[in-house]
Amino acid sequence: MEHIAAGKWELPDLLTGSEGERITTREQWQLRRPEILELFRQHVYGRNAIDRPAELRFETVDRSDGWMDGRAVRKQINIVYEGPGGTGVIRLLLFIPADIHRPVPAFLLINNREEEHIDPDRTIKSAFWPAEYIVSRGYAAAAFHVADVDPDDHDGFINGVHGIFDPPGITREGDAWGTIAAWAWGASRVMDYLAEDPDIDANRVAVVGHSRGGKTALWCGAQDDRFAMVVSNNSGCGGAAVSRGKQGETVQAINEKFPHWFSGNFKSYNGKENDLPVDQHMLLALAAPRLLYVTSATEDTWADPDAEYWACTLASPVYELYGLKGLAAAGRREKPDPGYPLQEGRIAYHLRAGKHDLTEYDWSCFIDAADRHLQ
Ligand code: GTR
Repeated sequence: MEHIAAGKWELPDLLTGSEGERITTREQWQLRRPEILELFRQHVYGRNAIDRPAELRFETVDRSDGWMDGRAVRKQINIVYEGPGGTGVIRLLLFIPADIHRPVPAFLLINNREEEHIDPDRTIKSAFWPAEYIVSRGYAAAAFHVADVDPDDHDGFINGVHGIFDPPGITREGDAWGTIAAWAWGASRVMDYLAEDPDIDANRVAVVGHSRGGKTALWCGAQDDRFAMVVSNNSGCGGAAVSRGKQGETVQAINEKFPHWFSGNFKSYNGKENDLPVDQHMLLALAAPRLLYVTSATEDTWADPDAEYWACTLASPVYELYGLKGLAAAGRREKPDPGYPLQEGRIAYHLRAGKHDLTEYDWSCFIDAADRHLQ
């Protein structure tokens, strides 16, 4: 494998193909891209048991006006899926701006925190999902909770979509889908719905996740190019941060604490990041040429802001093959200061002062970038 030296890192070179050939054109990249996607399936997140199920239906539970002082329409949709092991339901919550021309662009949050962060009645308001603010900026605010797809615990892959779609009684392969892949699958089923909702401009939908949800957003965006924008907030290990040379959480630490998140095969890289056939800058590059937004927080050393920033720099050459700017300051060694988001290119990045969290400041930056690039 060809390596590229970047900052303190030695990482697999994105622009060297499987036969050692140089990738210098968009056409060559489009052949290389599915190979990289396949490597992530095989070695990192695992392979989905199913794509869009034949039995998938959308049930409108509620559609009501007058929310947010009359500025929003609320919809609650049950996305119901069936497989050999039973039925599952993703409860989608959607607030759509009432007072502007529709269809509107949308931000879909993969909520990995407490359910209250996405309160349908707006009694509880949260900076983690500031729906009023998102709507005030002219975007629909959509969210679902990960537990509707797969509970976030190591249940032996019995519950959630694994129980519904994995054949019972058969030993799981090393590349079977883990829980992050399951959540990403859920976000794609929400996209199946959004694509049919006439109030939503399906060509301008962003998938957003924080931390484990950010890892999920990246894997979702890599596989599902219907998302025009992919947002990784503080996603760290197994997300936007390169694994080789990473500080804070390592492949071994994450696999030991969260054995259900990744594929079985990923465990064989515990303490052996250098043996991985991919690294996470290659995952970021799978978003190209779409808009990608990566964030770090100054105190989030567990995620490693440097490893997240460098991954953006290293993914940028793929955007350049499309004639687009990737990270605006690609090549600059130092991260931008907090409060100075880099948003000129199709890879946007900011460092926020503070802890591991998703805040209204982060949302305001995502929306600024969407205003700039998705119109
Ligand atoms: C941590 C985990 C991180 C991150 C975080 C979160 O415990 O080590 O990888 O996913 O949880 O999701 O908030």
